Amino acid sequence: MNKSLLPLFALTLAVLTLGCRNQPKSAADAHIQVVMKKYTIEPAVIHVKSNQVTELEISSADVQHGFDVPGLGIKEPVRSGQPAIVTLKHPPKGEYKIVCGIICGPHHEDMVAKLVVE
Ligand SMILES: [Cu+2]
Repeated sequence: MNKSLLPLFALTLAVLTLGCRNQPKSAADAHIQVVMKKYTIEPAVIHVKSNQVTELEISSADVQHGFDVPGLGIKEPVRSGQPAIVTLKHPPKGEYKIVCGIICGPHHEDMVAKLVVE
């Protein structure tokens, strides 16, 4: 790197690092971490509120999976090492089945969970 650019680079890095530290990740009311792995979805029951915006941060602990909630038209690929964000904006009350949308192995069909909107 050109030496004259170093201070600028350091400053930019400092601003980026410090600037992000205290900011909320998003405007969501709630944030829930979901982990998909062969052959479970954790938590197995996800509770959200209909009058809130909930951000689901979904990660895979192994291979690629798919976070599908057919009842809400959600179909989100979840790659390993690359969490997917699904935002539920005031979803209608009810219980919805969550399934893995990408065939990930012999027990792929066992990857189910439930979304409860209260
Ligand atoms: Cu899967």
